[in-house]
Amino acid sequence: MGEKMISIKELDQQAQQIVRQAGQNAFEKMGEDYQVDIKTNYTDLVTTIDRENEQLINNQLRKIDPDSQILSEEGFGDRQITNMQGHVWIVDPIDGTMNFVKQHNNFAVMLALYVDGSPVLGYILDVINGRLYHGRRGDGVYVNDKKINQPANLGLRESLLAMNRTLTLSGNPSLKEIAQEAIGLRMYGSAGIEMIDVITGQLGAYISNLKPWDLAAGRMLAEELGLVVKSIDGRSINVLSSNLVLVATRQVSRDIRQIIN
Ligand code: 2AM
Ligand code: CA
Ligand code: CA
Ligand code: CA
Repeated sequence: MGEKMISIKELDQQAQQIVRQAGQNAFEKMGEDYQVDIKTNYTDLVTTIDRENEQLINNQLRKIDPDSQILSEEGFGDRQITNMQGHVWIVDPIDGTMNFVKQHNNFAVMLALYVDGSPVLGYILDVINGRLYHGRRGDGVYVNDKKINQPANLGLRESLLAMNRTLTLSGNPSLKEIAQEAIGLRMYGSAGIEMIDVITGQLGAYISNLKPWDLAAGRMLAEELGLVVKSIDGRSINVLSSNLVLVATRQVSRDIRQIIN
């Protein structure tokens, strides 16, 4: 007879604590000396605080959910994740590392739990504002203790749009037309912060090339609020691969589809 498995609700409580702890660590270390390394090129950084946070999060997850797999950005997770069976935790220890280093603002800690491939728990902590956006499937989305309402279903011409730098500079004619059609264009440098703003209705859409850890938590929260999370051409996304992702209101998603087709 095995031990009783910890419930999703209990995992939710513990995961909130873990995310807050990682946020506190980043907040405390932000003004201190830490090492900054280049990953793929000089615009793509990682710091010792990213690594510390990831180890802190992963170690705690292994304690509370020992049979799960962990997919995380900086290499302290499970090496090979080829299937989404069972519990898979997806970890972004600091999202917006460049902002963490340069701005001391606009960065997040992100965590999600997928069960058999479906998003079940999601967390985005806006560290500087002390706001934890969290949700459990079927239970809605909260900022700290306050429930978030479904954002208004505005169209592209009534909405601010956020897009990442690579796409904005790509010269792609469809993306240019989409950006021109929106009421304004924004670029924050943190997928987590940008997805928070779609979830709260401050942005009508976010378009970006996203890795699993950039997307997992925001997708859970956005879908729980009835928003569209799709590949830009309307196909469903595979959370294990890189995707050109659109997070948007249903109306903005329709407006964008019209421009693309
Ligand atoms: P990160 O800070 O966790 O790497 C803007 O750079 C946004 O895109 C951030 O959310 C960042 O997440 C993400 N991103 C994804 N791939 C990136 C890359 N190769 N270089 C920089 N940022 C990347
Ligand atoms: Ca990174
Ligand atoms: Ca990220
Ligand atoms: Ca990161």
